[in-house]
Amino acid sequence: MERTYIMLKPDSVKRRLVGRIISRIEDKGLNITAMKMFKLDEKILKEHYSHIADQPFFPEIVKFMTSGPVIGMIVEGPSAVQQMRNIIGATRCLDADAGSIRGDFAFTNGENLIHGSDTVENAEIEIKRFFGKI
Ligand code: DAT
Ligand code: MG
Repeated sequence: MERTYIMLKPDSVKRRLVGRIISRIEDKGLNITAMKMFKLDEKILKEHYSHIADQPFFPEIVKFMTSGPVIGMIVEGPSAVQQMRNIIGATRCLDADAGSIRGDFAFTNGENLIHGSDTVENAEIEIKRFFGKI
């Protein structure tokens, strides 16, 4: 069964949207098979976001992503990676369709509530990064 790494960002927790976001994942028919709340540090963010670590907005991302706890999850189901990307919505808040999590709840490009792996290969790398062998 395909699995993906999902992470509810600090704004999801601060805005008390965790329950509603998790409901959307469950409503879709996907299974949450692991979940934990923890805090990120700059070192792991430089790994996780290595593709944007040289962008001018990266320090803001670090500040935001370390501003409070996140909730990491493993989500499983057929085509879990793409199914989750679809319900999350586009990265840019103005491009995220209404009905998607970001389209309905996010109003900036940085604070966009939720991370979902972009490929099956990256999903396995991210699951290992945040959950170890599981
Ligand atoms: P995604 O989270 O949709 O996979 P990404 O991997 O390209 O997007 O970027 C990771 C995060 O970095 C993204 O969720 C929010 C932030 N980000 C990306 N582009 C940004 C931008 N132009 N301005 C501010 N934050 C940005
Ligand atoms: Mg990404």
